[in-house]
Amino acid sequence: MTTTTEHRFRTEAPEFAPAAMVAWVDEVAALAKPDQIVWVDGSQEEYEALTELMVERGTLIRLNEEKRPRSFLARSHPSDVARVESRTFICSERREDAGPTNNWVAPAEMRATLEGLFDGAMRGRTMYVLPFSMGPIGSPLARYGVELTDSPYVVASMRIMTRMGDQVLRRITDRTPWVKAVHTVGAPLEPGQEDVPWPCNETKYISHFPETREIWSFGSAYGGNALLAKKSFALRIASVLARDEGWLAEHMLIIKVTSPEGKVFHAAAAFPSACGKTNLAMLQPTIPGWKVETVGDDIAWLGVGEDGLLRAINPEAGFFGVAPGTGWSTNEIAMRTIQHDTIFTNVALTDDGDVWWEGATEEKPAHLIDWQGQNWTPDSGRPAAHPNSRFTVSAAQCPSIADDWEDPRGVVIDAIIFGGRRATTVPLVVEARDWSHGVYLGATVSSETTAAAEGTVGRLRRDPFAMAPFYGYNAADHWKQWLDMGRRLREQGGRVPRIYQVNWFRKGADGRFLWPGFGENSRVLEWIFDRVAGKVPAKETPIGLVPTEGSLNTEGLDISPEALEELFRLDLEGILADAEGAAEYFETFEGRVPEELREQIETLKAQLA
Ligand code: SAT
Ligand code: MN
Repeated sequence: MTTTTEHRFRTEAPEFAPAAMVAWVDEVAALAKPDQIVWVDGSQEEYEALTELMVERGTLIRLNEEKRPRSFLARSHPSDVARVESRTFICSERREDAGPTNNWVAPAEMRATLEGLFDGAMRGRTMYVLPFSMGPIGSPLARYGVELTDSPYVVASMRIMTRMGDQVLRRITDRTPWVKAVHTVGAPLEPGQEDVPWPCNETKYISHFPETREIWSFGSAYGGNALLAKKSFALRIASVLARDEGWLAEHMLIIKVTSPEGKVFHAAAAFPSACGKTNLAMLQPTIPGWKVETVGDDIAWLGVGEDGLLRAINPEAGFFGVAPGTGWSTNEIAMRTIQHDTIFTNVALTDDGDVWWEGATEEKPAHLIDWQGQNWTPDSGRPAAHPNSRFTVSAAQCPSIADDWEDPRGVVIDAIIFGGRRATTVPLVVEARDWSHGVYLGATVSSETTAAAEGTVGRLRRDPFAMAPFYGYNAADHWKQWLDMGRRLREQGGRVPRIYQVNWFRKGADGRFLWPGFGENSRVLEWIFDRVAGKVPAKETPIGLVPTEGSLNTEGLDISPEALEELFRLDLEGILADAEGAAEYFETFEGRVPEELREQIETLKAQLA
């Protein structure tokens, strides 16, 4: 196969590919029956040839080279626009090992279903072999995987999102563990049948086999359903590896924060999908002297370093960020990051060949082609970009990327932050009394749903550690793992990170947000790291420690004293209802929730009485 750039795709396994991997590739090929196999080398030429191929097929639209160099727009099938949690399965041997937050199917049954579906599923297509590393290559915290996929869009996206190709394959020997990830769009082509720009299948299965560390994904080409390195590997399978090996795989961003005195801190923060993680990861402080830099925007792998401290790496190499709401006034860093070498999916196309989405600019363009390829004007009465439209871009080209973001030892974590989207009850910021209380705060996060997953938007949903859709096992075991981690860190005698809960989304009686958010969230970070540094006092309340009067920096901030009071008001009824909700929620785990966490509810109730 040749293309206009004359790149030759490698259709034979390179001699350094381990025999077990070659055998597995042949086995999957015998089942899925692709026309050919390409062993991806990860080179720039290969990426260019792939994107060119997709432009020829209509999968990608090349954007205006002057306005958006080397960038593309993809429009998905309107039925394939987000993660499908109802079609995501954890196939552990025992149902109780998947737990109540997961859809469970017995592995033998799922294997039989998948074998039927995968039989001939890649006919008429190319199967790409994609070795990748999650984490800086060679880091003790990094882990390897291989994705087999018949989607060139997935290959191009994975080249941005992970470290991949020969640099990884050369490190995998027959003794190196790696995770098997098989993906098909599920749209075989008959001889002579013309392809569509976004092949996919109405039937979808995103299946995980935690015991054998395998992922099988059928029918979708979108985001987390198809880029299997991300949620499927780096969270679902990795959470199982982490449980077995004594570390943590978390749905957390990582930031480096420097105080006016030049003291450096790092925080890891968990928020449900589409709750502003990318914005916090790229925050530009509004308060003088503080600096925030980006280590990761979505996933953190945490472990105890040789120094006995909690350390974290970002296993990814790119951002798969939500476009709508990202604008020059809300996230200038993201806007600068995506000026070039970016793949956009389901945003609108401008008349001059650039991209636009709701919130990109204050003023709406007079005419666009919307995410479904239709003419659009401001009075069309529908969004021009899909609410879950995305940009895929390399982290290395982010202007706020921290100098230590690829440190193979990971960065030392000083604070852990849990957040959700709550219109009521949860204050702007609370510090946990101790590690166990912090784990309770993480385990009981609930949040109003967003467009990142299919389903109703704005419903209150339990989302412990923002991991509800991403657990590869029983969530209650994860909380135990966190309690154990706390004990281990204390035994090491070093600094143990403090734990916080934040809520940027509390609303007043008039339904408006009380807190301005975005860059102003730096004020909350200031309070958090002043606490870590032992510089400010806090006030004890039944739900934890909150800023004492005047200790949250509001200088130069346009906020009324009433709004500020409302942000921290203890809504005793709401708090009690939340505690009762938490108790009910814990019940669904059938005795698996650690006693230490159940006690937290009793303590809280006693204090409220
Ligand atoms: O589609 S993804 O799962 O990668 C994005 C998200 O939901 O955070
Ligand atoms: Mn996410």
